[in-house]
Amino acid sequence: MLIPDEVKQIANDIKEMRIRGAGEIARAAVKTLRITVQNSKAKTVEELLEELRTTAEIVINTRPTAVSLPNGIRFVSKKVRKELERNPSVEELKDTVDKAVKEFIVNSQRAVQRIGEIGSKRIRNGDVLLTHCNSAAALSVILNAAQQNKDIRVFATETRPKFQGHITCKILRDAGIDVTLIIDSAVRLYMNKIDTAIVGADAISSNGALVNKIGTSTVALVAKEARTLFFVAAETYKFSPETLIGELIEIEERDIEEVIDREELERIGNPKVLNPAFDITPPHYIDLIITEKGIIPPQAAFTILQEEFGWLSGDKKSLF
Ligand code: RUB
Repeated sequence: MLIPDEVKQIANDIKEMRIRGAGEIARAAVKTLRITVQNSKAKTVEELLEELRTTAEIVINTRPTAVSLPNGIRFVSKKVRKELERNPSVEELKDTVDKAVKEFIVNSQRAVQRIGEIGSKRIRNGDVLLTHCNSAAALSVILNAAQQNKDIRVFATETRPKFQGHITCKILRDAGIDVTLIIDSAVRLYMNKIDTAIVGADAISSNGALVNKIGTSTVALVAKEARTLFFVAAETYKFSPETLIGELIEIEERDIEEVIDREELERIGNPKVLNPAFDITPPHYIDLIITEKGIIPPQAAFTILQEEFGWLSGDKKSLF
């Protein structure tokens, strides 16, 4: 099978973080399935499935932590498996993939909007908020609150080493919101001024632990100590079914050159450098999780997983 250039391009853009944020990653990943069927010369259903498997494997391996990625693929593969029960033709199966991809994209965009509507009810007039990294779901809550003419101020962390906080600042400033950019290590100093810290999610495990951008757990810890509320905004496709069957969520380690260039590294005597992209926040630091289905305590993650994925659903490797 010839992998379409567009699929390779999207996979590369996800890897290099030109496409980033767990929701965007998932939408881009499912699009590669549509591109695969559009370019396919498969003569049999089995050939088409083999091509879908190959594409799924390529995109799933781009970034290991964002569970939205395999969950997006899983959404499409579930529809495909259902269609296979009635012995479809190649063309019919291609059509199923196309429709499933559209459905996932529309649903996921609606979910982000719905999270904004639900979560903004928990933001009060005059609140000072803090957000870390750049999350469309978390920003949806903040932007919705601002649209309701609530007078809010936001502290945004830089989010070293990739500075996603700058994207957050731009989006919030474009919406006319009062934003203050701070370095990550200033979180403790300002936390007493903050009413609510709100972040997104790359993954949520069955015990309600959150996996999100490195530094999130420090924000949560500091928020707890300062008695500041800590909210997570997460679509239900960010919940990890693999964790139901005992798997751990892999924390992506990225190139150390994101942290320090080779020349400076040499100058300071070549210390070891680590660059984990995400960290884990235990459930007892989280006040609530805002999903498109409603607000839940982290302890309800298990129920969401059961509803969305059932019991034995966790094998990423047998998606098609
Ligand atoms: C992004 C990040 C975001 C989540 C949720 O990390 O940690 O908080 O992905 O984002 P990176 P969203 O920049 O490494 O992708 O709410 O947009 O899905």
